[in-house]
Amino acid sequence: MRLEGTKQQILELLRNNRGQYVSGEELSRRLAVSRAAVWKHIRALRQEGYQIEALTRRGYCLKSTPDCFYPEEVTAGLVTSWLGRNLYCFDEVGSTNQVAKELADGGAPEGTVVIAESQSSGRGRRGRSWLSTPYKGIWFSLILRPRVAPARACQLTLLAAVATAVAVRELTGLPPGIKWPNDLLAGGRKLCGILTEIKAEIDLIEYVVLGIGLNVNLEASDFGPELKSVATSLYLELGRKQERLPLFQKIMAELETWYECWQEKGFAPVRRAWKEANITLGCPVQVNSWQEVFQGLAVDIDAEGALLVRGAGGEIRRFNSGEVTLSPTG
Ligand code: BT5
Repeated sequence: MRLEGTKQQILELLRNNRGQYVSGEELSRRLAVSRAAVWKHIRALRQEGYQIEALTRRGYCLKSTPDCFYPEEVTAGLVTSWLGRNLYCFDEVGSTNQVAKELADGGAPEGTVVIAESQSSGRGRRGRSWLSTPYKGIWFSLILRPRVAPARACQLTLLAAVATAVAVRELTGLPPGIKWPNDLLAGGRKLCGILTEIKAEIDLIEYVVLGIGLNVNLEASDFGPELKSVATSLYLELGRKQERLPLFQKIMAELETWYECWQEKGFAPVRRAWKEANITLGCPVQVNSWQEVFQGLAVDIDAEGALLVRGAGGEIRRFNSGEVTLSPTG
């Protein structure tokens, strides 16, 4: 959804004079349109959620902006240098990962971001579905083109988990726990999921699409019977609604910082941060991987990001991917 032309310019003028009144006459003179046209655009902006006060003889004043993923709103508070500078905002898509993959296939540059207010067929791993309630979460995907071997792509899932956990903690005070490889939990329930998809040659990644879904303002009734006991949101954990825009902007900033750090210094700093925020290591776990179901104690992640699990006989098994179930009692 884009605010085009004159409407966009009116918004920019009001934003640049935040807290002050700009007269209808000035707006109409600067944009070379009639006073009636100015008023028409003001009405349209109000319908989109902008609170604009209109006072006779003083003009228009922007009082507040909507907590929606309009490109102008996202960009206005974005501090990244390349991530999200090529930005696609939608009201509804099937899946942001799907849209991002199509864009990547068409040559979209590294750092391209696709965000939607809702997804009609949001996806988890292995064909599972992802609930994406309209206007209540942050559902987005980004395109990366790291020049590394495909085996290293799984590190990006851990990196995304670290970046999102740091952003959530710093902005809300709630420290999510990371469950290897792709979940952020709060109070033992899933707050955020990450879906990493890659297109690669045998020895080189063409692109990675990182999809992140964070439950922000979902209420218990949004989850439905199967998810109620396993899923949560920031609202349910903190008892107050959160603004999504600043949170998204912060996640983007953290993702850019951690990705640059990973490229410069490798996986070691991400691994350290991951270990600090994780709730997997030290727990009895069951890992369902492609080949087997294995039970043991999660002891570490190695220098590549793989999970190391010690079995009952003391043997250490290494998992590059898989599903982990934490079982506190073993
Ligand atoms: C994931 O899969 O956790 C990856 C989720 C990635 C979602 C993002 S949203 C933006 C982007 N576009 C997409 O289409 N996807 C990505 P997995 O580990 O397979 O977990 C899926 C399971 O989580 C489901 O089978 C449900 O049990 C549960 N689930 C579904 N929706 C949920 C939600 N909103 N919150 C918590 N749990 C959920």
